Amino acid sequence: MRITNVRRGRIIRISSVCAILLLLIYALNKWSRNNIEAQPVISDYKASSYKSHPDEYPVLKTELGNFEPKDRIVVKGPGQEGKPYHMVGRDNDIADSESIYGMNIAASDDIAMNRTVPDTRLDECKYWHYPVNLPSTSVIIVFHNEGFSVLMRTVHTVIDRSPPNILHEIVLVDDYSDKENLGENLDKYIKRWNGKVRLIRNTQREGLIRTRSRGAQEATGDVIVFLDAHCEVNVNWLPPLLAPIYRDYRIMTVPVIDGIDHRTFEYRPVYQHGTNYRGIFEWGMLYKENEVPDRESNLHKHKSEPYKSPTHAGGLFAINRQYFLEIGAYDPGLLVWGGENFELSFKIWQCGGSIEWVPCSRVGHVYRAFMPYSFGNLAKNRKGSLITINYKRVIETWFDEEHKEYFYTREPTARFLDMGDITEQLALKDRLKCKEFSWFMENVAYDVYDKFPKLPKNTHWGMVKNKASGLCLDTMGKAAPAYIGTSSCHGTGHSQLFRLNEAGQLGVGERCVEADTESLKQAICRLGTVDGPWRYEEEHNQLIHRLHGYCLTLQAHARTLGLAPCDPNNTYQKWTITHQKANW
Ligand code: UD2
Ligand code: MN
Repeated sequence: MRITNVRRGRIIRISSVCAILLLLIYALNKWSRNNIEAQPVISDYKASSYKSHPDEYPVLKTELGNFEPKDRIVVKGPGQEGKPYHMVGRDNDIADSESIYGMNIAASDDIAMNRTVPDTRLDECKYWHYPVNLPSTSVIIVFHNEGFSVLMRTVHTVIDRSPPNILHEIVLVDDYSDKENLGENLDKYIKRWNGKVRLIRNTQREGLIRTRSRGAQEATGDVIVFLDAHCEVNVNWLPPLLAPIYRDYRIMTVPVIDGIDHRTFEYRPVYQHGTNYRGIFEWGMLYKENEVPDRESNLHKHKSEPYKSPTHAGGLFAINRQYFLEIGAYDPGLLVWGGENFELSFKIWQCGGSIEWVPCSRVGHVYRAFMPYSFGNLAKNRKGSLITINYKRVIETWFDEEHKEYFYTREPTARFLDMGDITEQLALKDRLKCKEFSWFMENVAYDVYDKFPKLPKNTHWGMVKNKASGLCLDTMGKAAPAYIGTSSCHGTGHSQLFRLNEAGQLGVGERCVEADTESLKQAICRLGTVDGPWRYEEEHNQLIHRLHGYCLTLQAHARTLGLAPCDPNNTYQKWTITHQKANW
């Protein structure tokens, strides 16, 4: 075909415009990649992974589900069928393992990688038929100094119990571990899977939150599933998680978590059989669960169907990869551990998506005895608790003024913590045209108020100091129910941080202070109440228990606390409640 000069000129002009545009796109792309720390992660859109199939619902039939495995191989040996493995005469090994890993790795080392675990699902789950063209999936496992056998059992169970054509890859992201056997040894071990399991390593410690965002960027499946590095997935766990996302790419799904004992590796359900729970929170941003309220369960014919949940625990979930990146992945300003589950939950709900918990997908998780790792350099230069700083970023981004106050009432020191810059997060919220927090509370998290009502303001908060002794009330680091004692006043941390609210509740952390003539205790607050029996008498500095009409007294000799008849001259009954900003 002949091209005239005029057309050729036009073609040249068009192609140079195209070239400039391409260069611009490339530069912008590179710029945004280089600025990953400061910028939300927004990568190119990929049309295919955005396609929803609104009419393709799973179907419950009388014949066995289309993804149910036909046969089940039982591996003999310790821990088989998820039974507890009691190691005899190896107390030292157990103690060593637990102090290093927070779990009994010595036991895990003896248990087969492919042991079977009890099928904890409702029987009905076996009869659901799922769409056949479910999206390709990358399972992302981030880890920092995990036990080798526990990490590898997570991988083995995913490989063994996922449909091979749907499981696109497993991406292991090493968050700068320094344990010998997680080095070359690991590279070698995963070769058996011929590239299906990939390992990438951070060149410095990033914390689990940023490491997960990195995993999402590196993954190449349409859907990403995050798992902690100490899990065992249960039978047919994946298709039920993918089906809602296939129907609507803005649904994030969460499996029901079973417990794996950190000492015996016994696999057992956490919840009562057949009862569905969902994720909520209290005003100090501790994660809580609540039985699914009627308003939600009434929408479903079967207990085995997915249902809506305001939040999730954090560790295990599935989401469309491009969607996750489009909504900014995790706020890159969140550090190491904590609060990211709320950030993602609020963001998804407020910006047009939703979260569903899936009863037919079960995954076991080892709840450790304690957190075995430090936050390393990442916590340096941060005064105050890093986790509370994360919470503050999240609530300052997603809450409205009314609800922010409840957080600061419950966690008064948070007001003084430096949360860094959230301009980018607020801009993202604007750009995605996200809804108000009050919409979320009224339409999604409506059951929070039943358990954790709106909080009355504090009239006093801080150290509770006794005039006669100069000592302060102190929880002594114990968890409720426990006696409250006294110690020298320091006001740092949470053990001496008490709050008295307008309705008479005296609180410490999420607990309530109760008293009788013999003792002062921290107890679990009655759910649904925010009031209490206490009154502060300004004139005589007394803390009066209104029910008994008695005053809080430090019994001078025994050094115990309790209630006694009020006497305005007794300095062992005089208390001041004060706080000093310099302490945080
Ligand atoms: C829960 C979540 C966890 C995470 C956390 C809050 C579940 C079952 N677990 O605590 O996934 O959301 O709450 O942030 O919901 N890790 C790193 N780098 C670090 C620290 C941890 O890669 O600096 C890894 C770690 O090896 C593990 C994962 O992150 O695979 C989660 O850490 P965890 O198991 O200590 O958290 P967990 O279960 O106590
Ligand atoms: Mn975990």
